[in-house]
Amino acid sequence: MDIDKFYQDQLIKITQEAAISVYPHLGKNNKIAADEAATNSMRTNLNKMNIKGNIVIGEGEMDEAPMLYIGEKVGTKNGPELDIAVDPLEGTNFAAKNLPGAISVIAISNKNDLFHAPESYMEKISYPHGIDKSAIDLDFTLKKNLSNLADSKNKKFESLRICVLDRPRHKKIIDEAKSLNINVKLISDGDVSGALLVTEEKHNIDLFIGTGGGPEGVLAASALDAYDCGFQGRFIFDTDELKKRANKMGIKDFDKKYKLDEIIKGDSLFCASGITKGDLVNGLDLRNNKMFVNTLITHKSQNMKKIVTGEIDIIK
Ligand code: VTB
Repeated sequence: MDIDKFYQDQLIKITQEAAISVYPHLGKNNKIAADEAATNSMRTNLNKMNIKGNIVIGEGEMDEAPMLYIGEKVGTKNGPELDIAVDPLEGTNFAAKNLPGAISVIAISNKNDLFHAPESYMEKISYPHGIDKSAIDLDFTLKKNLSNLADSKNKKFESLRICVLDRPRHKKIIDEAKSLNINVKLISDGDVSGALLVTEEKHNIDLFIGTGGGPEGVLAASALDAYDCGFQGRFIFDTDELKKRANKMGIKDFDKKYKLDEIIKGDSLFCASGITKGDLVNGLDLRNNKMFVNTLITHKSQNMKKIVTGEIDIIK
């Protein structure tokens, strides 16, 4: 069953307002306060929706997050059962330092269509539309993935560009890219945006690869699905506690590589509003008591992928 178009406007409003709530915190060096503002705003607005919402990706586990924790029920309970994934403030460091790349993100699906997993790391790889899904794999070498990509896209191997989170754990990937003479875009945080740089030619990224947050992986997968791009993810359940939690959620094979259609099973809607200017969307822009907010919205069944600009009156 497709998700009603009606929810598009509601979701845009939710991420717009969460983004605006972060505005007073920009550059104040307090990422906790910034995150709290966004989470509060998102939760308040989700609770106004006529849905039976279940947070499947949230701010953490129930015992560690006071709001929008995994398993929290949101909405008025009058309406359809939906799964909800949120990252009210993706890029808390960016917001705290007023640096580019902070966004507010949400994705929804019908019940049981978004992957349920405990908060853990995930190895992930995303790549553009039109590439044979068996050509790219987390277990291939970077060289093999890139030569398959070059063949599929009819591009020169040396002209390919990859995006990687700048972390010591990615030394091997970065070194291999260097030895292959491949250009790397290193990002300091924000791998929802990073993974989505493969969606459009204008970003000039052919492959996103590396280990980041699992929740961010599931969120990005929703938009990647609407763009018909490729994605593979493997959760890292490397402690007994994580294994126990994963098991409780029905995960039996801890090393499984998930395909996009196993992470996002049916229709989904994704929204990301810009807080500070980034690669995907512009940042908040306050002019004459009006806040202009840029939002990327995708809706798989509607084949929708567009950026809208909201104009919201700010009462002084
Ligand atoms: C990523 C990124 C986030 O954390 O998931 C990353 O999307 C995970 O890696 O924006 P580290 O724990 O090494 O930071 C962020 O950078 C911050 O939540």
